[in-house]
Amino acid sequence: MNYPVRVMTIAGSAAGGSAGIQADLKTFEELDVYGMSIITAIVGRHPETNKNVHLQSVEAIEAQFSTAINQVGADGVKTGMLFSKEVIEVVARLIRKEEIQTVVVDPVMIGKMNSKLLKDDAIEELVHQLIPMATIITPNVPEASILLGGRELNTVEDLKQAAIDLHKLGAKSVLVKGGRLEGPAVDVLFNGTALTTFTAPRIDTVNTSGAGCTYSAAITANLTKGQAVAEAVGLAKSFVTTAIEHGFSYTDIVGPTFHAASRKFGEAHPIKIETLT
Ligand code: PXL
Repeated sequence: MNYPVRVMTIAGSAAGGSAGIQADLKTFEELDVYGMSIITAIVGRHPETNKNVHLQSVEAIEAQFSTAINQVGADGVKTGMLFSKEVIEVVARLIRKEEIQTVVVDPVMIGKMNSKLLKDDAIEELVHQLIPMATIITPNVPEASILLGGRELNTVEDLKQAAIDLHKLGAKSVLVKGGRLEGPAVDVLFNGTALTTFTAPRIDTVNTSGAGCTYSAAITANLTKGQAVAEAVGLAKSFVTTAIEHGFSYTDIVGPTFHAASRKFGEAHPIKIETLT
């Protein structure tokens, strides 16, 4: 038997199951990779204040990481919610030491419920310690804006310039996820030479909790399986668009995307991919 490639997520636990570690592991399973998790923080429901973020100790993070590495090993890693300078520092050190091939950094800062998932004083650490190691970083519009010192991003042209400028931080590729702009959902990839846009139709739903985590997790799975960056992003976008289309809610609170949607219903939305050099 050919065993699946091994992918680790280092992120926060989102108890509701839609985002964070839970979204990552569900996505890994759907995409046939072996998932492992290193929990940096436990986030309660509606974490509007930091009160509901239970940060794990550096020792707990190191212990989880060495368990996963020693029992399994890792071909790819994704980082999500890291919250503090201290956590970023330890995570960067652990990844560097293991020389993991594929490193996806999702610079998670603020959740959909406005929960703070990264302290203000940790941004510099993220930029200097983690982003330069990344195969790809996957900021959404607010995150890209913060990483660019508060620049306003309103159009796809703005996103293209943002991807080019963020590439200077040292990641091999940058994907700016434009889902929060109006109109079709356009994401922009820059790999240092070419700009590629990925366009999906806008889906009329509020149930998109965890969409960003799911998208970046799918990119991580695809890259670790050996796909080229543009292919990995295109297939991941198709996966997440289908998950968003079939998103739902059990309550009157913004609900999850449906991670199993591609498997159950097939992928309904071809992604338009255009490369400009
Ligand atoms: O979707 C961003 C996100 C990431 N990680 C954790 C979260 C959230 C959003 O709530 O709770 C742990």
